[in-house]
Amino acid sequence: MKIDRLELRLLKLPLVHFFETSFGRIDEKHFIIVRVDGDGASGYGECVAELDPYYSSETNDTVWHIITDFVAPRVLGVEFAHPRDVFPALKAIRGHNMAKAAVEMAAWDLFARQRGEPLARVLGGTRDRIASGVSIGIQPSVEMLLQNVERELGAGYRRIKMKIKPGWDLLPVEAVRARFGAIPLMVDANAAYTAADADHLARLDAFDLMMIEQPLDYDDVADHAALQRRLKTPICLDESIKTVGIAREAIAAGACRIINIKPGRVGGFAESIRLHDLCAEHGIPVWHGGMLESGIGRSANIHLSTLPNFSLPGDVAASRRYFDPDLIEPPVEVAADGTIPVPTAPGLGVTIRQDRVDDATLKKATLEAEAQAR
Ligand code: OSB
Ligand code: MG
Repeated sequence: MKIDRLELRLLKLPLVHFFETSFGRIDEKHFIIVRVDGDGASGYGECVAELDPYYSSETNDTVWHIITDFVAPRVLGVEFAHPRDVFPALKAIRGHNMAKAAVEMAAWDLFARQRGEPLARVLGGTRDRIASGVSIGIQPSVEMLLQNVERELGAGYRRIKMKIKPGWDLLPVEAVRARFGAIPLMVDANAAYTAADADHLARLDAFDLMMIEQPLDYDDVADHAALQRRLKTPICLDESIKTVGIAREAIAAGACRIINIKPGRVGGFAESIRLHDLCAEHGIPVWHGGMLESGIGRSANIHLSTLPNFSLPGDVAASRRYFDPDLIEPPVEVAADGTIPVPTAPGLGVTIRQDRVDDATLKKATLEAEAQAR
């Protein structure tokens, strides 16, 4: 497989509803789409970096810079036997996993399309439907939270995750339990607490949550290990798991019992598969995280979620919760039983609406193999 051309686009798409986490509220999504061309085919990758360095240190601007100046020269015109060789070829570049992942995942899509196989099969997936859950942002009121939970349960979703932060935690969780009983429920703090909040967080144990996601700081493994010793509720790490190596340390330290996999956070599909396998070896269940992706990234997430150790419902939900219309046709939909079918056509297996991509494009650049010769 050889990539002759790489197209970068920065897109802006309005969200159907604002999304609020412990680090703020967004009304529209700004994100980068990568297209790689080779041998008459194209592959797509959606970057999960955002406008601001709040979820991670990367932003759309750093991604644009790193792909243009450092990733593209290492992949354009290079013969790769397999897309799993792309991430190692970027080893000289420290960090910037979201930038690397966008290109690496586009390369996997290209490879799968060239072979005429769905991405799930090329990744080693074993199921044809995935279990879907939802992530509900911080709401203006408990009543609105309850309405949201009711709607999502009605749509069939297999688990509810609610965002929490100091001042929006025990009370809304208690209200959801009181109204809906023993539903599969979890919380995500997006690193909003500190080790000094351990006693407060331990009060969540009363609510039989499936897990508490990333309660403490984004690069803190040791404090999560101490907190996990204190809590009955399993800790799931998200932000902290920036590499497979950190995951190994976190598991060894007992910092989590569950891990959320987002390919953008760890550098792409190949690293996600390594992380998935590491977790399986240690009896750590995983689930697929979400970053409010458009249909392009969402489809990629569906394919990766078909690997066997994705044994918990993830944050991969229907398009209509995020974008209407989405960039793909048909949009991602959830069946009444809370599952999403895996596309069976080659690669991502979905049709990208170029007209909608064009309408959403704020800027565009094309990088070619010869121009990149060094
Ligand atoms: O922490 O999982 C997170 C969205 C943006 C950044 C971080 C997170 C999220 C979500 C939304 O929880 C998941 C989704 O519905 O895509
Ligand atoms: Mg999270």
